[in-house]
Amino acid sequence: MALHLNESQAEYFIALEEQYGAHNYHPLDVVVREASGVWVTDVEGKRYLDCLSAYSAVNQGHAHPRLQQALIDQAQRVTLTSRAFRNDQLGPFYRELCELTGYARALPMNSGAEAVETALKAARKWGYTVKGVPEGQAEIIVCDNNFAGRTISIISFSTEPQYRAGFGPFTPGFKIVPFGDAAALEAAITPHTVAFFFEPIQGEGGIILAPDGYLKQVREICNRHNILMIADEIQTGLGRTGKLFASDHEGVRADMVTLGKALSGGFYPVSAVVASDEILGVFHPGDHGSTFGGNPLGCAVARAALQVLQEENLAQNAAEMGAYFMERLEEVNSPHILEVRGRGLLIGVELKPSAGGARRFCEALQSAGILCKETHQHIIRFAPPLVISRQEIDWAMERIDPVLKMA
Ligand code: IF1
Repeated sequence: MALHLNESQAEYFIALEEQYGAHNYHPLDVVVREASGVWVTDVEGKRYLDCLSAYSAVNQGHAHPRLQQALIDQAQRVTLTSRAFRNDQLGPFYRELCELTGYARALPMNSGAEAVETALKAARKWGYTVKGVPEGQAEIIVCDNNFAGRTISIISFSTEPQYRAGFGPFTPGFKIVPFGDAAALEAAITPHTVAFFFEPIQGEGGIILAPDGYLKQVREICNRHNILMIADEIQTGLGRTGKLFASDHEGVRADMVTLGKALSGGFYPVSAVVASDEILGVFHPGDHGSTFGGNPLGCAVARAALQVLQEENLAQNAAEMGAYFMERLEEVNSPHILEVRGRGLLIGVELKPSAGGARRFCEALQSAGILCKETHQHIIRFAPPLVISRQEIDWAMERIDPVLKMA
């Protein structure tokens, strides 16, 4: 380990991570010390504009003072009771989340993957107890190129070989259809199908938008076959695409929605499933739970995160600033760019294979003061916090433009 270095040098922290940590990530070598709004500062004092937002977990901006205060205030009262007892934050969080989203009930968890697992369990049990599918025969249809987390059941329906390699045997009961193909969805339905689980825009899949009208077709197919339409809005929800939910762009309401990430504004792991009484009513005491799920600290932070989202009109800002950001990116005259796509502030720039891969552009952007992350080798994701201003986008574009044109 680089013992001769000190805590003002990035290499010191990188060496510690390399020596003591599992190597399950390949991060950029930027060592962050503090952050605020869209800005991040590393241990050497260099400032960057964050265009990843911790994968849409800090929609409200880094270190938001309202969220900080909610965390501090609640931490001085009580942080965890377990669900063996009640607390004075969970009920208000339930009401505020249900009123905002328009669903009757919520079930709180911690990570996004736990919310996804909760939704899958609810769908299966709804299938057996409400729809009448024979016990143990439930089928759930998912899309290729999905990303919904890292648990064994979730990677059981992943189509990304690396997410599955070495982790079998896999959980049965899932069918995979092409994203965006309503006919393929209908063809895959059997009397044992209980749900269709999808992302309205595939984030990790490469900022893949469905064809116009797809969600409406899915809604109609799910109605006709009495199967649950479950939208994973963990990355696309809570204002990221310019509306509360990405599904709102087509005016389609899923039967059940998974939420996470920005539900706590990046301050504390808080996730949830929202759905009707009939669906979440399948859970009886003792069926399902988690030590930290619905804890008062997480609920207090999530309540503030939802208030900030609404009071600062972050979805509207994402719509306006996203349109401006995409317009500026589309003006970049670079031989490397294949396509600029996205919705709101979930934007992907797909590069031609001849560009040599997105990683080198992300490293060049880092040197220029912009933090991005590549996805699927050729795509650069631009997803800044939803508080970004036009001036900050202009500052970013002064640096992004030359990088996208580099040899
Ligand atoms: C990693 C990806 C993004 C998600 C959707 C559920 C989850 C995620 C749509 C699970 C989580 C995170 C996981 C993180 C990186 C990041 C990611 F690159 F992995 F795929 F955002 F695109 N549904 N996505 O995007 O939520 O359990 O992580 O709280 O695993 O590297 P989680």
